[in-house]
Amino acid sequence: MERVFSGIKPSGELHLGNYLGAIRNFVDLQNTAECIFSVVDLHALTVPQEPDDLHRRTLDIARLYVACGIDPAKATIFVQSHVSAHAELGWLLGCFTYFGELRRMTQFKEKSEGQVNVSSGLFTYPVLMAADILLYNADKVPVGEDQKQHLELTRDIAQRINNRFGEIFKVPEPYIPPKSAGGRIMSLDDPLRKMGKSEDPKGTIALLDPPDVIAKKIRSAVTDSGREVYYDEENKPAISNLMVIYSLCSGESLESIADRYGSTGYGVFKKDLADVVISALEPIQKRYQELTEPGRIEAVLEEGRRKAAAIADETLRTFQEKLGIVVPKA
Ligand code: AQP
Repeated sequence: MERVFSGIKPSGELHLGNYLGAIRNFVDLQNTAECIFSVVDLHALTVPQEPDDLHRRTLDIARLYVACGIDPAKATIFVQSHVSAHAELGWLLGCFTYFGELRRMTQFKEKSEGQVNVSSGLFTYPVLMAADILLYNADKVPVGEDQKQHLELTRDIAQRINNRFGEIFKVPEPYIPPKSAGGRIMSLDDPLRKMGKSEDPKGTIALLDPPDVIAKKIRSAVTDSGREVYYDEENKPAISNLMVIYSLCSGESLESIADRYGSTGYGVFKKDLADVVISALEPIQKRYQELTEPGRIEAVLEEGRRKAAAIADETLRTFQEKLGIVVPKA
């Protein structure tokens, strides 16, 4: 059975981009592969976080994994910092990663631009991400398009180490949906920027936004010139993005949406889109509420930690021995 690893960082509220670009695929994959999904809290610390927010969001992401349909009986769900091998392998891989490689990372350039104090953690975060994946010898990594470059780096690091020390790490394959299938959901107030946790909340639909907030955000979403609804990423980026959201939340094809709303104008389309998104999120929000019962998600995470650590510790030990590190007896 193939093994799948992916993670989401608790740096903000989970949004529709995270769901449509990543979590939805996690749910599908759990039926055909051995899946390991992490709340990658150490990644969130690459930019300043309020401790209370970080704590709450870490547990919330785990709850939302389950609420979105990840079944803890099928998939392993755990918090990254609960398995210390991530930080340890991160350090070791950093010794095999070149400064120039990290300097080329687009996400680093975007997130550090205009900042006075940029942490070295933000710079080396792709190395920790490589450690997350390589520890589990994952075959496949389902992510949104924005993570493509980081996955390529992971593959380069794994190949470099395997060339020197023999086959230690599995070289993972990315699993990235095309843009029209949710690989890159764009912001509602700027269709040229991706929807993101750290973007303006006006452009982002959080998975836990109440229905009236969702309706208001969709009503205020920017549109393109003209009034026809059809899919054209280049000339109609805003409407195309809204159509992708409609299609993925309802299961209806882009063609059928264009047929129905082609000439109704943007107002009718947006009103129906709000209903579709609210209906898609309603069961998730309901299940999330059930999972706020004290101790419930903590038990899932403890079981996940145990299963994840068993795999991760073994991979780390194998690599340490290959490197010549004196590994203490267990
Ligand atoms: N807009 C998006 N469309 C499709 N997929 C997306 N993902 C994120 N945004 C979109 C995918 O969600 C997974 C989790 O992302 P992450 O939290 O690890 O990192 P990120 O991509 O940097 O997340 P955000 O939400 O954009 O947060 P900020 O604004 O803090 O950077 C990944 O698979 C990602 O591809």
